[in-house]
Amino acid sequence: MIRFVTGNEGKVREAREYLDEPVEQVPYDYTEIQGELEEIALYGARETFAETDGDEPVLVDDTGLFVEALDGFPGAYSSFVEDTLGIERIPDLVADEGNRRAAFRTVMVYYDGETAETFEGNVRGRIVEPRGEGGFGYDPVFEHDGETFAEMDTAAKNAISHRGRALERFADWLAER
Ligand code: ITT
Repeated sequence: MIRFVTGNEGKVREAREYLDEPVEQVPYDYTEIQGELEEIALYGARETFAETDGDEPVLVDDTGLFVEALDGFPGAYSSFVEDTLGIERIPDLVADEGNRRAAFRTVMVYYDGETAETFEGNVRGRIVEPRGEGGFGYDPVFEHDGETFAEMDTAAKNAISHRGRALERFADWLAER
């Protein structure tokens, strides 16, 4: 059983689609410190392990959208920007720049109370006007190979996405243990 610490159902859906092991969602709202994705995820994993019942390991996923023309913004602030500006404003921000390149990056931390393992995944794409009904978050405005992530089903997104890559590395590590 993987205890996946997140309030985001979309992340859980993707982890369940990818992993053979059952995934339990732990909706613990850990403190999101300011910093890089690694630091945020590590702090969150440690805090959740200490503050929640059970001594099973926890998995935390911190993700950001990094827009090249905006010098990597919103990055680690992606959640705040989705809630305040909204994703529809992102294409407006890049329209004048003539550079639509962007990347998603996920850092997953698996923590068992003693050691922490980190798994990372990246994907490059471009910012476009929103298309598609699937996915979550910024998926409608992120295009990869001609399709937005919101136009892909979960398995297709996992096959190429930042989270899919991180899940692949995590699954390989679990299998080797
Ligand atoms: P937890 O912290 O509870 O896991 P969250 O949604 O706040 O949930 P993040 O801070 O990692 O998680 O996410 C940052 C933002 O990026 C947030 O607005 C998400 O909706 C969005 N996001 C994360 N993964 C995404 C993905 O695969 N596709 C599109 N948007 C994503």
